[in-house]
Amino acid sequence: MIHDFGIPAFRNKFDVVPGRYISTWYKPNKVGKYHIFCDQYCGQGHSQMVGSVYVMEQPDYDAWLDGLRKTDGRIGDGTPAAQGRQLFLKLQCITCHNNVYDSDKSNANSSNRAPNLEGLFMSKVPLTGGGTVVADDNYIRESIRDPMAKVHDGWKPIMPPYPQGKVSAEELNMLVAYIKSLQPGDLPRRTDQFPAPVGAPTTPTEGGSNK
Ligand code: HEC
Ligand SMILES: [Cu+2]
Repeated sequence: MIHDFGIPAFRNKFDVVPGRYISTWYKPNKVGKYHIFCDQYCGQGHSQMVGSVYVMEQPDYDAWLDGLRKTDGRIGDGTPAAQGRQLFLKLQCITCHNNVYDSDKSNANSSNRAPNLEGLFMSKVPLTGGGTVVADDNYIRESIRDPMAKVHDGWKPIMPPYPQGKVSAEELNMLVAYIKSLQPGDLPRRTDQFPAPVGAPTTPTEGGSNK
């Protein structure tokens, strides 16, 4: 099945092939809202494969971006990367991929289980058995779906695979967006709590108290 990413006003389209991740860029010269269409008749859902691209003046864009930021400077819940962060904690990726190892010396043996993923995107990764690979979208995806396919040299192949049943295609997109966003110091500590679901009570309930 082939789709096609097209923005008629920008006079351009790209084939969208499952399993291939590429980027495109534009230098727009006119503020406005433009249609995105699937430009390849692809089946039943074809007419729903639409979207919009907004071209804004820099100050408007900055204001929009600021609106997404929370008080701690992080981009808020709506973005794929922010949702990926929640998943990363929920799926316990953090038990192996963590930033700061327990300062508690009794736990020293459990440290350094997995590579730190900060700054991974587009870096060169040496592989067990020789050779290197550029950590692009395809590599990050494959590393999650099928960690044995390419093993980062020097690490034990202990990562479990995350097939469809555990991580849906959409969740995989979020995890990849999160990993791509990671800069040095961004990974939460292993002991960080994963965020409570939206709408959950902010104070603990009284269960368990005998008073
Ligand atoms: C049991 C420990 C463990 C868990 C849990 C785990 N990983 Fe890993 N992961 C590893 C190890 C070890 C490697 C390096 C060896 C390899 O390439 O398989 C790795 C490699 C990776 C890589 C490639 C990084 C590189 O430097 O090449 C990515 C991306 C990744 N993991 C993402 C995840 C995500 C996302 C999750 C949760 C859904 C997760 N991992 C859960 C241990 C783990
Ligand atoms: Cu389509």
